[in-house]
Amino acid sequence: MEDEGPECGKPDFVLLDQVTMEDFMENLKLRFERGHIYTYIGEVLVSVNPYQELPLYGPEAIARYQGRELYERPPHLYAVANAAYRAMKRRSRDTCIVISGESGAGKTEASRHIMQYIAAVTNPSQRAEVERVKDVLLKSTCVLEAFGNARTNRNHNSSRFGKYMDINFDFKGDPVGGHIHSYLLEKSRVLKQHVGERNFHAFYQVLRGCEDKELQELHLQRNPALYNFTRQGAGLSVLDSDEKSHHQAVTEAMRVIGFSPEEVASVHRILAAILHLGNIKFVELEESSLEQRGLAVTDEVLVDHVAELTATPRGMVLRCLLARTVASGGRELIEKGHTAAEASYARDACAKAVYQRLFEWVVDRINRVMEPRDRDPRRDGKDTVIGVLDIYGFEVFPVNSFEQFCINYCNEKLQQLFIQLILKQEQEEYEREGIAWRSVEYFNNATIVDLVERPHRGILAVLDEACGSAGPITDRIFLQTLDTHHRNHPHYTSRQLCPTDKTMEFGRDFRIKHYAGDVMYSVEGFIDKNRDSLFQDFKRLLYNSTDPTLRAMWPDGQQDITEVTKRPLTAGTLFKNSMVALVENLASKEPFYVRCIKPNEDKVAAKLDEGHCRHQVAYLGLLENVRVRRAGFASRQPYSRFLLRYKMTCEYTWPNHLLGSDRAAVSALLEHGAGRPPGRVWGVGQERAGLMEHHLPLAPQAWRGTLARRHFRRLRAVYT
Ligand code: AD9
Ligand code: MG
Repeated sequence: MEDEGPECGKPDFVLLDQVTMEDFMENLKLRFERGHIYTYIGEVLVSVNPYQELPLYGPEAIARYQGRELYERPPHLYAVANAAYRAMKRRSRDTCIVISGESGAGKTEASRHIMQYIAAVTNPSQRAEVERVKDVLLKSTCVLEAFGNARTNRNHNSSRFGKYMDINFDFKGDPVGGHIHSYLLEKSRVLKQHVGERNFHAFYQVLRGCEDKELQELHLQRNPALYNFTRQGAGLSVLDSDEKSHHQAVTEAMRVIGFSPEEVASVHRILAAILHLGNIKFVELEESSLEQRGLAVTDEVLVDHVAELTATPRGMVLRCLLARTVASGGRELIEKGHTAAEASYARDACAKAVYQRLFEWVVDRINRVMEPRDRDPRRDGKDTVIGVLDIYGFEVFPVNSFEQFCINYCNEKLQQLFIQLILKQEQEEYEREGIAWRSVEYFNNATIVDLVERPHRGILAVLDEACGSAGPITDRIFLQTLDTHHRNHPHYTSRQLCPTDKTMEFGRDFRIKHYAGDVMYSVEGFIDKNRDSLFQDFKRLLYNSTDPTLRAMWPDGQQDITEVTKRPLTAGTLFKNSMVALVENLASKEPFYVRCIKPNEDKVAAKLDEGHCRHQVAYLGLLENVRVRRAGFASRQPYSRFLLRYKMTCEYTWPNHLLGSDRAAVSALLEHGAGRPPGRVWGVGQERAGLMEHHLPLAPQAWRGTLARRHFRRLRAVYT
């Protein structure tokens, strides 16, 4: 990798002559065209998806970034990973890398490179346990993507779950464990995919990748078009050979992680059972009597397959499909037959739930293997952590449902965190520190977050209320309640509130003006998806499976129906709670940001659609980010640490000062220190000293001599 010359544009947007959208875009475009997809805004990394393999990664590139300061080398993910790693190691600070951007912008790829970097630079002494943890960390991505990613129209390998991964480090700075939190898998995809999209990769990988013998045992045929759950969408154009090699890679990864062959076989059987379940159809019989139910399954062989693959009694499977147990009155249990529609609904709910539990089990299984074994005694048994967040990006489809609503709400929360940490806190710090400051305007999306999560009136609360109501409640009534509550909200509208807007349908759609754009949601299915209920009969059935792997996924199946009276938390509330916890967790760490930009909608290389990028730059708040960054001090430190680092450059502070307070000493140092740059570069606040205003060291030749001298020389070069 070459160092960059001036023809490659500015490597940091704070160096732009003027902070306008035009200048920003010009620089972004110029760099993109020259293959420089990364650019800084201070410590924030802006990344544009190149949609092609660039020679930017690998061991040589990693070596160039290892142990360097952020600005010593051209902007890169490795530099950010390195900065997070060094902050963690030097100062024992928990850090996190938050990767954001819309669907297809390159978040998952970025997280992969970050993990690779961390794996490559750690464990020089080749400790076996650390090697094992690193292997699991790297391989887990492959397995999770097989089960949690799918082809969508926005991204061929779209994450359909959110992932936050903590990596635990010991005092030597080597990874000794990790933990993955997964967030709301889009499980409705198991049943239904939009035109051009696919189900989760795992299904196709089993169909295309398993050996003939295993496939026979699963009672499957190779062709995905034979199964309801994999035939829709028609997004089948992935090469068979790719599917096969992915299958091999996933199976190998599972082996390395520590899944036993029996567990892998169980996983395949569960996937096959879901596919068979999807093909089951029901007919209502004309004549029904006590012996003869009013409903039957059209193809009973499928029931045999499901029973065999889930290791459950055939009669029980059939019973669960055709009827449910209800507690009537006191504790008396009666069996209530389904109508065909109810049976189809129950079948689908079961298929979704089985897949979700499978996914969660996989995550859990990986977590068990990664649990740190040797805790750092210096931190009361608590390791230092780097967290990497790779979550589903903001997305808009022709029809958007509950899942998009949650995904986009999640992105609002993350944007809010960015605003809090990068824009708001920064400005507030200047005020607090008594440093002169001209405020930078930015759009604060708190009002949209509030629209969604506000107690009692927010969309999620209204939805919960609808789900909890005893009488028959429809999606339409839910929408009407929303209209009543939010009729004057600037970010909410519906056809009823805006009758002239023909794009929305009366009684079906509402629209939210998100920070990243307008999204119209269809309320159809909101209540059902939020309730997310599954008949206890299925849970019991699967808990009673003789397959230990499957059984372990259904601990709640042992409950008796009469015990299951308490209403569980809804999907929306669970998601909201997990988002609040996530944001709290991230806010407690030292954050590093990667802001990903999708260059075009066609997913092609070397094409930067200006309008599309402009929109992203605007909603990500990047210009505001540059303005705040430019106006402020690029780095700030408590006096004591500042002194520790620079006191050798001033006779009044070296080796120790007698000036009463550290603050006075810092003032003296700034006044009389060697290589003292002109006044305005420095600032002494109430609690901290700001140093190095926005003009940061970018030329590698400026980096010579001792650390302190390097800093001073660079500053002098800029200011004189
Ligand atoms: V989603 O919100 O999960 O739908 P992501 O994760 O932001 O989305 P992803 O990382 O999956 O997007 O990137 C989409 C595709 O862009 C990848 O499958 C690659 O084909 C391509 N991509 C992304 N980043 C790079 C890169 N640094 N180099 C080459 C890339 N190709
Ligand atoms: Mg992704």
